[in-house]
Amino acid sequence: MKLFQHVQDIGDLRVALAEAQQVKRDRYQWQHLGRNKTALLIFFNNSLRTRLSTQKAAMNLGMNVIVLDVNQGAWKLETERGVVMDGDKSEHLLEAIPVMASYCDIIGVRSFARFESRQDDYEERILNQFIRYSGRPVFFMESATVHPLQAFADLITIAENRPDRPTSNPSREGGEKLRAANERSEALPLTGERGEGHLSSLCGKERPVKVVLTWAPHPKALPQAVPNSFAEWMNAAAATVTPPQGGAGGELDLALPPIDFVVTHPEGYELDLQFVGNARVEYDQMKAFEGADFIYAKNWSCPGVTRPEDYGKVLHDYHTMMDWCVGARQMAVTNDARFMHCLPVRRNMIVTDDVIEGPRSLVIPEAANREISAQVVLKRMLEAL
Ligand code: SN0
Repeated sequence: MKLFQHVQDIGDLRVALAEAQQVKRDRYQWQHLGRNKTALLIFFNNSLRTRLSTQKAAMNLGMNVIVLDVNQGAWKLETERGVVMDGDKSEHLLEAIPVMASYCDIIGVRSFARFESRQDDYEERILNQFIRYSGRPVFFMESATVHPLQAFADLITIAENRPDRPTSNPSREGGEKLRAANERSEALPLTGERGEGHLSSLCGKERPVKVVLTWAPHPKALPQAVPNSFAEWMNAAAATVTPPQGGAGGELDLALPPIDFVVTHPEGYELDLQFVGNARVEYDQMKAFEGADFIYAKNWSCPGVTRPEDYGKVLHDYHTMMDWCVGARQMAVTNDARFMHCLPVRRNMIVTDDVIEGPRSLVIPEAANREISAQVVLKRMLEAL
């Protein structure tokens, strides 16, 4: 793998999930791959999970890791050509990229949407310069429009916690163990005493798992990267045919469930068509939540689809939108749904204390799976060096 940006870059999702399962089984078995190889992680924006989980994944693979916070100690970088550099920016990205690339084998970049121009953001002006001028494999650690490491971790989390997997349902046998694992802030192992044995018998079950992506209020203008990638990955998962019962073999124990994907948000927050595709869009949040198995909450600012001039704006005073904050009222109409959010989350804006702390919340195992998604991606890149 030379590039990790879109869901297509990971190939068959069933194979990717099987690889995630292998990583979880023994994450230190590929240390030879990363020996004397260096990952450079470049952050133009803040990060907690991405920074730590990606470093951990690289270390699991035996790699050396260099982390650069561009805004803390590096020269301020100019990103546009043709600018007379008489301001506060001392170095140009076009020199900085090949220099940084000379010290590493694989590059990860975080660079959020700037909201100055929809075109610049959606053309991925910054990340594309890294792809073009570094000569190294590049993976996106949240760019202007996508956050694929998060979406891959989300898919793993959904596959692990699908409602027809007995160990994932607290009301059935084994559920107490899962509940305890969540409370101990652990991810559910994909194999081993809590998982193995139940899985292959479930491959043939066809009840679609209803996954709902819901907009929620926020005081600031946030990027669309997380909902864009989540929608892209859910659409791809929904389009993937699950292997028939017994046909998957041991490697594909972590089966991809059939997925019914619904997006709900107030009018004006329509996601870009390249990501939302043919997903069902429902403007009535309560209606969208009916019978849901997974609720995935996230705020995003206006994607500028229906009104380009509103790109990057918060369309309404958040005080008037608080009924979109996910709480007991909405969760009550779901199919005892699991709650997901990529974090960081602002409590009692996006989700109430009770829901995020409740037994159906998956936010901690979801974050733990970031190490797994990053390791699959880095492993694929090391194998292709
Ligand atoms: C980022 C976003 O894309 O929404 C990163 C999420 C992984 N989130 C924020 O910037 C939150 C900032 C805040 O003040 O709540």
